[in-house]
Order: sequence, then structure tokens, then C-alpha cells
Amino acid sequence: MNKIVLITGATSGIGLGCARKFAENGDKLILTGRNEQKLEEIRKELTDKGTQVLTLVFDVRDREKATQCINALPDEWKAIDVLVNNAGLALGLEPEYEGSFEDWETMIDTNIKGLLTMTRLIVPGMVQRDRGHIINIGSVAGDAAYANGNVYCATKSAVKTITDGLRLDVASSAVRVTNLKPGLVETNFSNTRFHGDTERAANVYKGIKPLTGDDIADVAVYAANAPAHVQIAEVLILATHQGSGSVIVRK
Ligand code: NDP
Ligand code: 8X3
Repeated sequence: MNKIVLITGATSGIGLGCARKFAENGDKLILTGRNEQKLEEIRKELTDKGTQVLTLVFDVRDREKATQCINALPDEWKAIDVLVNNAGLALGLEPEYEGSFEDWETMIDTNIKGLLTMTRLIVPGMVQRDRGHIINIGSVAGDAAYANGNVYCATKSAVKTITDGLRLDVASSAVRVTNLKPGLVETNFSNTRFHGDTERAANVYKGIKPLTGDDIADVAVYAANAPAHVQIAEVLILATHQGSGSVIVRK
């Protein structure tokens, strides 16, 4: 059955991979993001291939705008089947005692509060319809802190607990809840983390074949299409030469 899939942060990396892979799967897409022009390019790319796409421009930290956008969805788009809570970021990689208050707030507001906003807006309809799936993009960083990862790791640890909590709270319904925990994925992630220092960002992926956004999207599509009685609760996806958040063997 064609599903309606809403993806936050669909303009880059894992979110864009999810948009393309769910489109290939025959689903209808609500793509959200901050970059209107990029969203329009992706909408055109996918509609040219026959996918129905609706775009919504908002920052997940802007609860009022997010609420307006979701409440104003046309009737035929309201029954969202899959919510991919992907929008997120890391800012900085430095000792906790030297971190930037501003970076911390942006990460907490986006990775935790933005994800909660989307969950609060969309999950009630799923519970009411007794159908739906929330796929949160956590991280290996949420399993254990790595050096200088402090607040980013904490936000992804919060994503794990929030995901586990939601799974308990919807267990009496047919709604499923998944935490996807990627390791090293080559996207715009490190560029953002290092505030545009492209050389430092490129070094993160040197000497190892990293994952791609598509690799993570494949798992998301698999989880969303598992038989109705199967709930993929959590998946840790690492690059082959990555042992954990802090052990990466480079050749
Ligand atoms: P990218 O930087 O390539 O993509 C991040 C996406 O999130 C962009 O579309 C970005 O939009 C969007 N976004 C960021 N902040 C906001 C906001 N406030 N409101 C709306 N959209 C926003 O990185 P990834 O694809 O790698 O990251 C996606 C998710 O995957 C994140 O949650 C990240 O923490 C997680 N992750 C990434 C890993 C990696 O190694 N890359 C590993 C594990 C998890 P814009 O372009 O406007 O900033
Ligand atoms: C992104 C992966 O290991 O850089 O969450 O934190 S890592």
C-alpha cells in the first residue's frame, strides 16, 4: 500500500536519501526543511519520476510554524503513515568545559525539542487511526559519549530514551517506533559540525569507507515495510571498519 511519509530535514544527507528511497518504494512524500529552493529542486526531481510530493518550509525549532504547517495539511495528506524525525546536527567538537552555549542550545533545540514537536503534532493522528510508524534518527553517539562529543552525544542519548518512551506509550496501538543509530555517514554533517571548515570535515572520512545517506535510508525503508506484526525497535548501523563511536580503523 502507498504510504504517506513525512521526512524532516529532507534537503541533505540521510533525509535526502530517505526521500529518494521512499519515493522508489512508491510512497507519497511530505518533505520538510528550511531551504525552500533545495526542497523545490528535490520536489521536481521526484515528481518527474512520478512521485507525489508536498513540501513544507519550516525550522523544526519553530513550534508555531511547524504547528501551522501540519494543521494546514490538505485532507488527502493528513493521514501520515511514517514520520522520519531526521532533522538534526552536531555543532563543535571540543571539551565540555570549553563548549559554546549557543551551539549547545541549537543542538538541544533541534535534536531533542524539534523531534518532540514533530512527534507531538503527528503521533496523535497515528494512534487515533491505529496505524503509523515513527522512525527517529538517533546515533551511535547516543550509546556512549566519545571524547569532545559531550552535548551532541547527550542529545542522541535523549533521542534513544524519547524513542523508547514513545514505544511504551503507543504499545496498545498498532503504531511502531524505531530508533536508527548510524555511525559514520558522509553527508554535510561534519561540515556543519566544524562551522564550514571543509578540510577538517573531509578528514573525518579519510582512510575509511563511510556509510552514505542511502545506506541508512535502505534500513528505514526496510523497517517501514516490515510485516505489521514486526517492530524494528532499534538498529545500529556502522561502517565496516568502525567498532564504536570512538573506534575507527583507518587504512
Ligand atoms: P546533513 O547536514 O547532511 O543534513 C541535516 C539535515 O537536517 C539538513 O536537511 C538540515 O537542513 C536539516 N536541519 C538541521 N537543522 C534543522 C532545523 N532546525 N530545522 C529543519 N531542518 C534542519 O546531515 P545528516 O544527513 O548526516 O544528518 C541527519 C541526521 O542524522 C541528524 O539528526 C544527525 O544527527 C544524524 N546522524 C548523522 C550521522 C552522520 O555521521 N552523518 C550519524 C548518526 C546520526 P539545512 O540544510 O537547512 O541545515
Ligand atoms: C553522528 C555520528 O559518531 O560522528 O551522530 O557522532 S558521530
